[in-house]
Amino acid sequence: MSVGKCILIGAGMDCGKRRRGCVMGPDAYRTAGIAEELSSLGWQVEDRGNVDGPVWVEDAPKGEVHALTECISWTEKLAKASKTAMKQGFPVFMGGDHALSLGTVAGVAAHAAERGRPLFVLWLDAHPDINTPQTTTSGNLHGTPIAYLTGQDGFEGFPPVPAPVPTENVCFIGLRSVDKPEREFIQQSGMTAIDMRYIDERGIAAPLREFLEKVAAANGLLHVSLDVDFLEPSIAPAVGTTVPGGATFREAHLVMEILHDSDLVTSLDLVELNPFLDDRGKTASLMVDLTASLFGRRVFDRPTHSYT
Ligand code: B3U
Ligand code: MN
Ligand code: MN
Repeated sequence: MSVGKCILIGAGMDCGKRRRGCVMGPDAYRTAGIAEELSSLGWQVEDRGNVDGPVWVEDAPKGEVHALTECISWTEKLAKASKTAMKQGFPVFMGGDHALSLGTVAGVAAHAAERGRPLFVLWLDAHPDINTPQTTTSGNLHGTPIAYLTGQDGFEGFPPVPAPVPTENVCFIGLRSVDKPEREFIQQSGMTAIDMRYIDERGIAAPLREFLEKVAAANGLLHVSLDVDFLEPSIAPAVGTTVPGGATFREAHLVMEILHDSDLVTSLDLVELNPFLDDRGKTASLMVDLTASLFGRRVFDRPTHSYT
């Protein structure tokens, strides 16, 4: 990825689930020095401040969808902010919980469609987040963005996705907590779903490179959505839904370094950081370091792998 303009957008959405704290995410990234890190790599950084959406809502009763109206409002606002930012540079959406991707990726998809380019999505997460408001048993909409973005039914009240992402263009890496309806959907849709066992057996670089070949062959744009729970909880404790057995420090950096070298990534979400649960800022700092690897921080230059 060659240096250019990076646009930081705070999206402290905290209503995609019940446990509070992700509202503090954008300021934790700023405190951990995200702007300074990216500037030091040669990027021109503009911090656009925070998108202001509904902040807090009382818990919905167990089993019911939580904060539907508020999530719809965030989706509308973020889709607009995202589409605008895509025209102007490389947006980094500093979350906020994963429900923010309902809006950010919808905006990116609209932009890609206008440019006549296919959009691909890399979902780095313990969960595939492909429930719908009907299949969710938690009622938490942070478990639904991939269903919305790929055009599944059940999102009444949400803005229609202007350019749904084809299921074949989605790649999950890091899966280890998948609900039954999610598994069934993934299996019949032919999505690329790399679970932790696959990574244990084959490593993380090979499946990532296979996906990047597909993006390059289609001349696609690539959106990356990085959920803190992609990472092993011992190195990244600041997340409400820790799942043991996640990506190691080196696996996560390698993913970001390979993504950098591919030159294919055009937007990024940083999601689910809950600074209230952090251990002296270590998760926020790790997320910033991973972002720096994506933006070109490295030990040595290497001959670049060709993806065409
Ligand atoms: N699949 C479950 C759990 C979950 C999804 N995303 C997170 N947790 N972080 C759900 O609520 O849909
Ligand atoms: Mn997620
Ligand atoms: Mn997750």
